[in-house]
Order: sequence, then structure tokens, then C-alpha cells
Amino acid sequence: MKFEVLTLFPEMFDALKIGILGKAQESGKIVINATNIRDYTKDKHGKVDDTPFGGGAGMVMTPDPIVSAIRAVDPEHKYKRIYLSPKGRTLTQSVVKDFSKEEGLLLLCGSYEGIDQRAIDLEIDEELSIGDYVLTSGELPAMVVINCVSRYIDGVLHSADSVVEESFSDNLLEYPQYTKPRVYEGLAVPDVLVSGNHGEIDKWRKEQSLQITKERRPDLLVK
Ligand code: 21W
Repeated sequence: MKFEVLTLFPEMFDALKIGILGKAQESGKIVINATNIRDYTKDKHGKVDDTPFGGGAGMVMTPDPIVSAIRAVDPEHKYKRIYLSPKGRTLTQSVVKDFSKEEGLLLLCGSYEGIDQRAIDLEIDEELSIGDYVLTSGELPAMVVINCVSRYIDGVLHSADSVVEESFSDNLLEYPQYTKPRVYEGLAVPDVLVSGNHGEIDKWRKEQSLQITKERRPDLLVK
């Protein structure tokens, strides 16, 4: 899976060189290429933004460096072109699964107050938000997309953390987990988990999942 990122802060994506995604890049299971939009400005001072027509606070990214950068990294429109935007469709696990079937994703990150609408109208397939809260730019949302989509790419996760495990308890919150020691600061691991009775353990975990989902996310149960 290829991720072509367009950003004014390509160094932020160095954070993905460690951990599971770092391993996935080393083995070539995913490729993350972060391109600096500023490399595509024709302005001699490297300017990529300007004041908004009609007035208002802040600056808007000009269309030409963005459009030029998109056409340079994806000349044949091979990748789904996504603009990370607070007014986009909200990312969900089902969107993640669909994205993981693509050959690649082009992820456009906005800075300042956003980008000129014409760059979106000309080159973008869809606008995507990661949730209803306000960030300063699109880089963290792009990293969220890369992270959750990569989990569905073959060989990125070990079978132990596998995405198969998720379908088992679909739409439920997870049961509590314990490891050693059996007693910690006076708190013991529930007896059933050390009983060796796997039927009882499965039943207990299912009950815990249901109970915690009822308490915290009843909206998940009606689905
Ligand atoms: C926040 C950009 C607010 C623009 C029109 C008139 C990408 C994000 C972002 C940001 C504004 C995502 C304006 C959840 C997010 C992102 C930065 C508003 C002012 N527009 N998902 N005035 N939350 N955020 N622009 O913030 O780029 S995906």
C-alpha cells in the first residue's frame, strides 16, 4: 500500500519510522512518501498562502502549488485523493476497510485556515474528517488514516494482534485484560481467568464486553 502525503511539514511523518509502521515500511508492506508542497511553489520567496478574497482572518493556501504537487506525485490518478478537512465525511472503521482495498491513497494536509476551493474542485476525490474536534492542521489526521489503514495490509500485524480477532466481538467494547502479577496492590485477577476453563473464560469476557458497552456506548448495541 502506497501513501503519498502532501504537506508543508513532511518531517512530521518521520514519527511513522518507529514501531509497527516503521517495521511495515522496512519490509516494504507499506510505502509512505511525504512531499513538501512548498517544493512546488513558483514564488521566488517560497510563498504558498495568501489572504482570503472577501476578507476574514488568517491565510489560505493558494491552489497552484497544491495542484502541481498532486499532479507530480499522481500523474495518472492511480490513488484515491483525500483532503483531510474538518468538514469531510467522518472516518469510521468501515471507511478504513474500504480504503485498505485501494492501491494507494494520496493524503493532502491543509495548514492555516485551509486551502483554495479550486484545488479541491479540480483534484480531490473526497474530503475526510477524523472526528468532531478542531486541530491546527491535517497532518495528524493523515497519520491517523495511515495508521488504521495499515493494520488491514497483509503482514503488517502479527496474527496475535490480528484484525480477525476484531470481527469476533464486532461492535462491542473490549473486556478488561490482566497479566502478572496475580495480585497487585491488593487487587486480584478475577478467578475465572486463572481457572483454565476456556468455556467459562469466553463467557465471562463476552458478559464483560456487553456490560461495559451498555454502560459506556449504548449506541453501539442498537446497531
Ligand atoms: C481547523 C482547518 C479549522 C480549518 C472557512 C472560513 C483535517 C481536522 C483537519 C483546521 C479550520 C480533521 C474557515 C478533525 C480537524 C484540519 C485544521 C477552519 C476556518 N474556513 N478532522 N473560515 N478535525 N484542521 N477554517 O481539525 O485540517 S481532518
